[in-house]
Amino acid sequence: KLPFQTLKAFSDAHPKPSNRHFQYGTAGFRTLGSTLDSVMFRVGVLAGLRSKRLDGKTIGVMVTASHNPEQDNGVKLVDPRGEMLEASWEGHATVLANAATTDEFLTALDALVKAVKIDVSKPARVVYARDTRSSGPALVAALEDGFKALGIEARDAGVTTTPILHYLVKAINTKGTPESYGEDSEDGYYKKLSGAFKKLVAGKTEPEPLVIDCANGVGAHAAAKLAEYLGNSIPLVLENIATSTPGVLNESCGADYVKTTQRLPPNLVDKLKPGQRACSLDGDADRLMYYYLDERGHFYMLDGDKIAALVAAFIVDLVRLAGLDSEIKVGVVQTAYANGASTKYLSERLPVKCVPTGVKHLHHAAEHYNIGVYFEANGHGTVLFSPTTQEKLAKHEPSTPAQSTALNHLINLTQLINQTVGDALSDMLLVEVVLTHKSYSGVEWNSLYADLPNRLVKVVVSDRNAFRTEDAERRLVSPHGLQTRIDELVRRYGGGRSFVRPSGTEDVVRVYAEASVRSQADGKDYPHVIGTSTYVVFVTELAFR
Ligand code: G16
Repeated sequence: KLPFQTLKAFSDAHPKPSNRHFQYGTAGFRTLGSTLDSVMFRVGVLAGLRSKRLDGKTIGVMVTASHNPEQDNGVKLVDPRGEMLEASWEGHATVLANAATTDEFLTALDALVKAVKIDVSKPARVVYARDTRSSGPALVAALEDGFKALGIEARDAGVTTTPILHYLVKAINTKGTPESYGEDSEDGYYKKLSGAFKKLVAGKTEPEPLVIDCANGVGAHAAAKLAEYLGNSIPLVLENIATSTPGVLNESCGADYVKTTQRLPPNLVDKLKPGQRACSLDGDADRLMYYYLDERGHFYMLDGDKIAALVAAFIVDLVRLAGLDSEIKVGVVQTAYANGASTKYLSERLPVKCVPTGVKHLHHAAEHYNIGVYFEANGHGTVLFSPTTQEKLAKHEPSTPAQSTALNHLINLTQLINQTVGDALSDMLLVEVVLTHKSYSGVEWNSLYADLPNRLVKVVVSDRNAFRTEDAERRLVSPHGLQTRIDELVRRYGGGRSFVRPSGTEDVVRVYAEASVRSQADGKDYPHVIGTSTYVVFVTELAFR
């Protein structure tokens, strides 16, 4: 039986605010940090139940609001293989978070235990971490109360990045098994990545220094430690590392700022030399955005789509050079946000699938390929090597020295890439490997294909749930009639494409539009919006007046 007395005592100390509804969305619970105390406590308890349900395997809990504003915070659960929480449990999380009183919470817990047949006598283990937000310590204390209330064996991973927490979960659960993912410590992570990187660039010319915008977030700590392990294999220049200055996290910097404004973080303007490679992480270091300036100071962005194109082509080449192209098929997964030009470039070369937004969707689709490359345009992504592919790589006997070299590169890539989830630092090293091998600067990389001009706009509406989509979020089913109007608009623009979808992390609707030529008729209210988008926003607003 559940320890109801203890649970009750703890729960009473973490009452749910009466005027709030919480939802476990695309990235867990995410909202104003000051409202999340009860949610944290309850998620702590839920993590323990999930672990008991899975025979005491270690579950991860990450306290972060990633790229969102500093006053926001959030929490997400990580399943034993380092992946996002299984979808059916998202609903359980939402139910528990919204129980109005302690009694209702206990009743909901009891119902969950019965419904999913949890043996409460099983052990429960979790590992947890937080980003650098100032609301973090208090929220972690509430989470720890959840652990105490259920008697969970909990390991504090401190202040670290989301991808490192995912790494730890997998490393802990595979420790001592043939599938061991690495040493179950942060140092183990740095050692694994830097070791593989050094092997992959051995004998190549040392690259020019890479500038990293750390978004004034936890990525600054991790990048600094990683730099120590990398030594002089790649010189890193860290910028935006003020993790203890209030108000600067993700502010005019970071991967999301760069992607949505399509601009350089203002404080890097005088720091980048023409042609110098630079990249931005987001607030929990799971997204990556590359860019450079040309001689005239013009900004070029290399986003998740460009990373996918670069990496997929490189891996396809290596598979062929290793003599494995008939046995190992590479595929790519994108979302509707992928630039049309990237989809065209990639689908001319390999299979490409489109799925709804959210890493969990991309991750699952990528698992269906022997090697699945997945990236969201926002820079969130990774590469998955299926277990059979990893076995093939380990057993394959190359017949020429060239095959042997390519095979070793592929094996080292399986170590360099954090296969549990999108990881900005691991992806950054992956990009650097490819650029080094190909002797590419940003210019050659950027010229793989030319992005179609595009805009992404947020629209605040009275009820975002009224927007329902189909066809991997590319078409609206409701509100009635809106899709037809969008279709009419899109037809007016050469190469036009547009879609509207409700955000899973913010209370807004997102409008995306792209066309072959940037319109001259940029709307006044939306100075960075091309014509199609302006009109879609207009239509969207009209639908809600
Ligand atoms: C999260 C998800 C991403 C998603 C993003 C935006 O990112 O992990 O997969 O692309 O939210 O989602 P939406 O458009 O639904 O708000 P992060 O970096 O904030 O965890």
